[in-house]
Amino acid sequence: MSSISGISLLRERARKAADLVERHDFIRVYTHHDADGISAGAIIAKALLRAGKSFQISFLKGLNESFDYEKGELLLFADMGSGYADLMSEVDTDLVILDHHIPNGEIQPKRNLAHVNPHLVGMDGTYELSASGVSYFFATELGRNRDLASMAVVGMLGDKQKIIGGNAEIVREGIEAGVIEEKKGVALHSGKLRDALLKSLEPYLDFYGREEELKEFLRKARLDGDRDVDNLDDDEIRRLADAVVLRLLQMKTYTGVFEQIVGKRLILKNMLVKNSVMLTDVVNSCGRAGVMSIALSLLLGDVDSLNKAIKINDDYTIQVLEELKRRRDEVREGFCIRYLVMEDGLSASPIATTLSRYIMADKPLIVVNIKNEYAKVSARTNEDLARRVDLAEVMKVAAEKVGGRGGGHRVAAGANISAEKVDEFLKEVDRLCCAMLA
Ligand SMILES: [Mn+2]
Repeated sequence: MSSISGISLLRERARKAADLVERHDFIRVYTHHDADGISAGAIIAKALLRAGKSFQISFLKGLNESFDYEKGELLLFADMGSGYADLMSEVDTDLVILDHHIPNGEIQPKRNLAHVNPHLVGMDGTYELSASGVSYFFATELGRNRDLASMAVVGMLGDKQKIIGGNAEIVREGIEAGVIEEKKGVALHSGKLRDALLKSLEPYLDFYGREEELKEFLRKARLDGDRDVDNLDDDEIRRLADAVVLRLLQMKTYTGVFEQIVGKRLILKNMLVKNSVMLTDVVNSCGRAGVMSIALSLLLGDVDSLNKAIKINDDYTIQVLEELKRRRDEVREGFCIRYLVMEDGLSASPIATTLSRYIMADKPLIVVNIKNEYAKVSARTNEDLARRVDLAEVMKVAAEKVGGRGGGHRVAAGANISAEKVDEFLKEVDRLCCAMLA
């Protein structure tokens, strides 16, 4: 199915969701605590405010956490719900789901249901539409909300998606509405070039703790580290892009990330942080630090939250850089995977994402974080390997085998298992990955 007809089918479902919202005065919203979920929450909040609706937004890590609602009100889930058909079928009130995770089975609704998900209309929810993108289409059905396209960009980037299909349509509408601008550049934060390169996690350039290499990098590329990233001229941008690509090639980074790092950059003209890469990281860090409301306020234009959010991002970035430096040597080799088992680590997912994309791109990477009797697992690979390996399936099957629960996307999935089952789980994951790669 072409993405054009996919988008119009998605709009029809979004229309149904908007119709349901119009029939209620109060909407209870649950969204995910990551960048995509938070920006979905911001889009929904703005759209509901403009529609004159009362609402309450809460953040969940997932649907294994409990949620509540009162009969008669409208319950809305963003960035979650599709993968829990059983749980959604039990909901005894009107229900809207704005999600992009792979649906697992048919929801048998007790009341009215609007289920908006790219996978249900032949679109790809892994690369071409995120939950904030779905929320954007919902918002544009509810009212004149095209200016919210810039918020949807945060979700696309946060979920490492591509500007294709539904996402490309949103960016196009955002440019048309005057809230997004495309510029040439390298995906780095605003500020001094030296700092931006040193602390960058996406792209991860491995300069942290290697300041001499960074000096040499700048010297060879004939770049001044004191220059502001946002003010580089075309010539400087070209030299920077060449040098970054060379560095990544030497690091054996998965080459598929290059197009996301070098080339087009999106400027979000109606956001407090206009650099889309930086805004995404800031929102993501707030989510990781558990202060989702600061990120939500930032997206909604609250100036007071700006400095707080930047500080949280700075602290978080240093923590991740330190953790990467420390954990890198603890990664072990399986047959077809690499794995890292941490006890009380910072968080499995940023470590897994960075290592699997930039340093250890040739095998799926499984990072396990053990806290008390529970183990949280993050599995990551790149799109190339994901053509053969489906980590969502691997996590689901291996987790269920040891009495846990798992799922997600082909390239990025996760599981929750008990700590004592970690060895057995990893063996099964390795076996499944070998079978898929064979
Ligand atoms: Mn998402």
